[in-house]
Amino acid sequence: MNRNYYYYYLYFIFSILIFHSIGDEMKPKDRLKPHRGSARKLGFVSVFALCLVFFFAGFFGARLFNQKDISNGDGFKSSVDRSVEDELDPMAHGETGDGFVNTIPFQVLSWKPRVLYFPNFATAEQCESIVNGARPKLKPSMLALRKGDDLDRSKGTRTSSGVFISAWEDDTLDYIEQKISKVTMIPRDHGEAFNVLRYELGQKYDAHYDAFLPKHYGIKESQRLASFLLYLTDVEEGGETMFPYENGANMGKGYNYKDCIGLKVEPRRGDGLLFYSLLPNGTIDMTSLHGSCPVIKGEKWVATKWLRNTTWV
Ligand SMILES: O=C(O)CCC(=O)C(=O)O
Repeated sequence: MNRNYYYYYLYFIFSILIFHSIGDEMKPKDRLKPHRGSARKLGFVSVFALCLVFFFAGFFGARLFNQKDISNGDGFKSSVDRSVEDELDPMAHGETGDGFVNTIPFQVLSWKPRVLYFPNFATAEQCESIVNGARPKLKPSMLALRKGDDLDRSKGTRTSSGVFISAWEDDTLDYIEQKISKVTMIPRDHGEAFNVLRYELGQKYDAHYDAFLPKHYGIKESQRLASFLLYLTDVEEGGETMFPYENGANMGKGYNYKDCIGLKVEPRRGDGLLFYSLLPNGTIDMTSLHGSCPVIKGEKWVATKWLRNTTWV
């Protein structure tokens, strides 16, 4: 039985017992005697009303205890989450765990690479607030420089604008970062700052790896393990995140990294997308090649968080 309901029943039974004992003093013989205590003046209706008062006190009290549990955890549960999750009975948890059950829906989009989709990961208001915070700070997006690269490489490959914003600079991003750390079980201090991106008409990001390929970047002590994308707007047409090598398709067949093919994920405001760049054995998953198809109609905003296999902040 849900622990909350258990509390409510207890309060209800308690209140009945208390008022039953008061009621004992209200036997007909006593009622004849004048003024022997205030309880005697209580009629059935008052006793019932008091029972209700105690019941509701228990009801809201139990919710209060539950709130305490929430702040013991990461403190990010919204009232929407709570309405569903209160139906589930939490398990005893460790020092760093939560006293409540989360229900965050997801869909496996692919195993090769490992791609998870999270519908309604953020609310429309949260997305708007992130976009509004980032808009005045946008600069042309850059690429991580490879050995021998010049600064111009990003010009044709990545045409969006963007800005890096840390979770501590923005309450909404702080909330989202906590939620990302839960669904990935990758601690928050393994994440780079959010890269909030805007793609205007025709803008795109050609296929690339988020992980640093040793042949291009040398051996890095810290590697990108996974990426989480939060779509901040709907896009009327185009702007899909694409995985051209999904399930090994197009690999070794002279794929042109500018082509928008393979598994395509339509950006929808508030939805999240998680994919892993490293395999469970720590090597790079070569099927994790991905990019953003050109925006054909509308504007695309997305917040990307790269998660490292080492602490990063
Ligand atoms: O915008 C997208 O859909 C993809 C973004 C991306 O590939 C990246 O930030 O690494």
